[in-house]
Amino acid sequence: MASDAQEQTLTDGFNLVLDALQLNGIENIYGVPGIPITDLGRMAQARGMRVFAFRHEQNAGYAASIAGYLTQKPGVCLTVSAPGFLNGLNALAHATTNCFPMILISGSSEREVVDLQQGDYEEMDQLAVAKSVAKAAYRVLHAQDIGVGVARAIRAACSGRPGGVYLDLPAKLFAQTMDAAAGKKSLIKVVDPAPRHIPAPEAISRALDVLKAAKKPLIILGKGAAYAQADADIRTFVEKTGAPYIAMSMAKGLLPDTHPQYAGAARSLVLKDADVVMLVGARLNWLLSHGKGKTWGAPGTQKFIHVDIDPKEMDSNVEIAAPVVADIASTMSALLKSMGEAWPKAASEWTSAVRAKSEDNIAKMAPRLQNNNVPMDYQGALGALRRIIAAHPDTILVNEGANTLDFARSIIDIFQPRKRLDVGTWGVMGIGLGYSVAAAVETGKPVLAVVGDSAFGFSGMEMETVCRYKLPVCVVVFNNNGIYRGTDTNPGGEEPAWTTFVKGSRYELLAEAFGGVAVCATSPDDLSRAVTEALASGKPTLINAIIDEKAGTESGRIGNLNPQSALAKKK
Ligand code: ADP
Ligand code: TZD
Ligand code: MG
Repeated sequence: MASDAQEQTLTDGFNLVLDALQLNGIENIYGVPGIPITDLGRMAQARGMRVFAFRHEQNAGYAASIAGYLTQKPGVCLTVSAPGFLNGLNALAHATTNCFPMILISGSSEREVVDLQQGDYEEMDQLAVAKSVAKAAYRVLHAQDIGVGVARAIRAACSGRPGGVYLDLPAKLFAQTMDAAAGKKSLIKVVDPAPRHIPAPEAISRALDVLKAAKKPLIILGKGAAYAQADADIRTFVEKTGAPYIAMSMAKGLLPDTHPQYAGAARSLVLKDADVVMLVGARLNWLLSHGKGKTWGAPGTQKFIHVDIDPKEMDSNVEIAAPVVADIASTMSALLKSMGEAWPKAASEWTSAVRAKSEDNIAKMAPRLQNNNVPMDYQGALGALRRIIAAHPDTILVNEGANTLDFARSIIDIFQPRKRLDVGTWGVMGIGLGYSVAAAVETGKPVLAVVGDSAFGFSGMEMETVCRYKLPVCVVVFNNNGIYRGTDTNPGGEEPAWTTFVKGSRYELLAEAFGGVAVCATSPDDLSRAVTEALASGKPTLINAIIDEKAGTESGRIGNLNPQSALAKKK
């Protein structure tokens, strides 16, 4: 009897971890089971939390990272120790690099054994390893500290510039017991996990002074702006300025890509000729040629306004004339308030020149997007997908590859915020299926993943995960028999060139293996029919889209980053 009464008043590490997550509104977990976390996942499911088991932790991690981006709540990835942890770590680094809130929770081995390096099961000093790529990293040793540990992880992931946080939970912690009432009291419901950073009034007026003086203003929206979920104010602000704007790839759709101010098709012109450039949640990194060099105007001819929550981002590559270190939502409302009713629109000589260039480029491209060539080229295949997204604008497009990425980014218009998810800051291959799973889970919207055949290989086995959870995900593999092109030959022998794959691979059979819909599409019309059907049925679908193996170019649009062999150059 006495022991019954005692059991009722005890709780343990397993329950406290789940209590702490749920108390903070975290109901979804992405991971791979094993010692010591198998029961944690079971108990989470028993409580009605949703636990998505993947075939590889990297994909679970990417899922968690994009869940964070889509919801502003940290996505949680759960892994076993050493190898499972390391598999998840790539995604944690990715989350930090891309400014997505995420928490990687890994079980770990016994501290005493790990620290003396006595060879425990999956021994590794995970905390030390995680620190170099995480925004923050914590270890919890005592059940009564779980509440604080989870709270710190959430706060670190979401506040300021979001990022990836590592939470190390040694196996022993899970079974530790404590008084249930005291356990409950030890939990923390994080109040205001991402506090607003209100811009200083002088920063706002300085920014508006610079903008007002511009003859050729340009606004650049980045994925930080999409993350901020200040969609209506961003749109009002852009429209009020009348300035041309471009959207970095994941910011596409903040305003519809068909917006008259959208200058995506006149990118080279606006980057070169603008006299004032306003960056909103976009870094001046390699994706913007660091704000200098031949992509941009002559040094000293362009002034920058930069809105970012991280003060260290200012002057990172070029001088920032008007830094606004604040959160984008607060900044947008402050800007709108200060602009008042009568804000002058950007000069029409500039806006009409940009518009003319855009329209010209769009018109030049249009006929190519209608082609029904067999084998398909990128324009024909993506033209078909472009029409489908235009007809189903709430579909989430996931996109990776080289040519498959670069062409899709420019060809497929996006109409709503956060509807395009891609390789991000690192240009990483392997996000495809992990992103697709989380996008479907977190939003309930249909997902269209457009992935190169190489890119697909990094996460393809998660097709089973898509089928198991019956998610409305349609994956289109752009199969050109290789990386960039399928035509390479090995100059030194019989073995295949290292950029090529088995010719005529039947990727669609992977869907068949798991009870999904499998289609081989050889023409844009085929592709169009298959994708339309997949979106209508919501059934897991894998389409093998046969692309002309000669159609792509080396490294897609970033061939200029390839180092050239010094010896070849000398010849
Ligand atoms: P892109 O790749 O689209 O150009 P980046 O990832 O380079 O975008 O830049 C995103 C930027 O947005 C980061 O510098 C980050 O600090 C910033 N950021 C993220 N969330 C917010 C926010 N809520 N308010 C202000 N800045 C933000
Ligand atoms: N490994 C990782 C993790 N990320 C990378 N970006 C690369 C390797 C290098 N890489 C690229 O930058 S694109 C690419 C690789 C391997 C694949 C391109 O081939 P694809 O697309 O089949 O996906 P296309 O349409 O054939 O160009
Ligand atoms: Mg390919």
